[in-house]
Amino acid sequence: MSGVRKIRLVVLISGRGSNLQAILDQAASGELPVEIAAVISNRPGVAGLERARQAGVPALELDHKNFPGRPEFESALIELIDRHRPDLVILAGFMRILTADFTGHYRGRLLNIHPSLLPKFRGLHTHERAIAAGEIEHGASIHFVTAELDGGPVIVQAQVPVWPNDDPDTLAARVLEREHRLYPQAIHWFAEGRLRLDGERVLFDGQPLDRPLRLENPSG
Ligand code: NHR
Ligand code: GAR
Repeated sequence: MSGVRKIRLVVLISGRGSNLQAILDQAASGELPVEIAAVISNRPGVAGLERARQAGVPALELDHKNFPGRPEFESALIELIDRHRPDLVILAGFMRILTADFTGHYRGRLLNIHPSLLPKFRGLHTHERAIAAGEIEHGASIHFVTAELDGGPVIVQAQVPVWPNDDPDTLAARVLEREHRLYPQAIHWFAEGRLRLDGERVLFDGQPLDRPLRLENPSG
């Protein structure tokens, strides 16, 4: 990773923070050229905040319940984020819908990880819905965040099989393992300057993607 300048990263979470942990670990080992400037949770006291503290990263709480509405919460959130001068902001299990003002402010430097093979299963409870739909393949996607919920252009996906005896928990665990490699890969590309949002398209090395990239399968 020599030769690539570190980018400043702000991570937004709402809970457990296992994706955050994967990123903290790769940043600490030098694999990922990022400086994690801050971790911010809209839910107080969650496990992800403790993970940040353990790694020596500022762990901040901004409880949305202390604000009268989304616009007020979001202006405070923007102010808090921008104090840390991020090059990139990522949602890692962040569970609040964001308004167009927020997504517009960070356009082209805001990523989300979503636990489905978008455009399938936008929104919540994706594992349950994939099983109910009889899918034989499921996975996770990294996308640029736009105003349209889980509708921004997809950068890269990881696939897993769905087995006949899966329940939402077994399937979620299989997807999560892949998520922990997927987010670092996308962040790495962004840090290297290989990813751009151009209108509604992703440019990878300057070329528009006509379909999402695929994370290599470790077993394949
Ligand atoms: N906001 C915009 N504008 N665009 C996206 O693509 C977004 C976003 C905000 C969050 C993450 C997303 C996911 O990956 C995300 C993508 C929360 C909800 C939700 O319904 C839906 C999708 C996502 C995150 N949240 C409820 C709400 O009223 C609260 C649910 C809860 O607190 O448990 O905000 O799936
Ligand atoms: C992850 O599976 C992520 O894809 C999903 O929540 C989990 C967070 O886990 N995100 C969403 O569902 C967004 N609505 P983590 O806190 O351990 O990283």
